Amino acid sequence: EKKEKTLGMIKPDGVEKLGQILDEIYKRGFLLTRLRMCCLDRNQAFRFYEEHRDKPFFNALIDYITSGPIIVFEIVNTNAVDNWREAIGPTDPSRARTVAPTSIRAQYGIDVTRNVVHGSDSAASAVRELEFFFPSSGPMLPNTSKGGNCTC
Ligand code: DAT
Ligand code: MG
Repeated sequence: EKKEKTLGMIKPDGVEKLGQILDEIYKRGFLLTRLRMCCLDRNQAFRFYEEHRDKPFFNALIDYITSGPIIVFEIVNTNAVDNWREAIGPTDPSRARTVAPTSIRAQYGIDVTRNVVHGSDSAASAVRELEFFFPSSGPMLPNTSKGGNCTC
């Protein structure tokens, strides 16, 4: 089957469980081909999550995702988008604990806001989200727009 790329993220409270979450990634056989730690400012977070701008949880989402450093990575795998979404589990960790108890959100998620990990939801989202953090043009300089939306 054809290799595909997706964007994965360990969210702020997941960074406190970094070793355990990386173990979950590697024991499922995912190959990480790029990785960086960064901080999103509010403008960057708005752009990353702009599809959710009108949702009632948007402010809580922006507060959370800007509350500390995150880790973003590119996964290359067969069916990477769907396989990574399956590995992370449903959005709400309490639901994940019922329907997907071995998923990463079921094991490490705290609540529907603090759900520890992100995965692109489609191949098109993956292209946009990878470009957001790992721009295909320009040097990988931190603290500049060419560094791919990382402020730390
Ligand atoms: P996912 O991250 O599973 O793709 P999403 O794209 O629907 O979920 O929402 C993006 C994030 O917004 C999600 O990871 C956590 C937050 N969120 C979603 N639904 C929420 C809700 N009902 N209450 C609070 N936060 C929510
Ligand atoms: Mg989503």
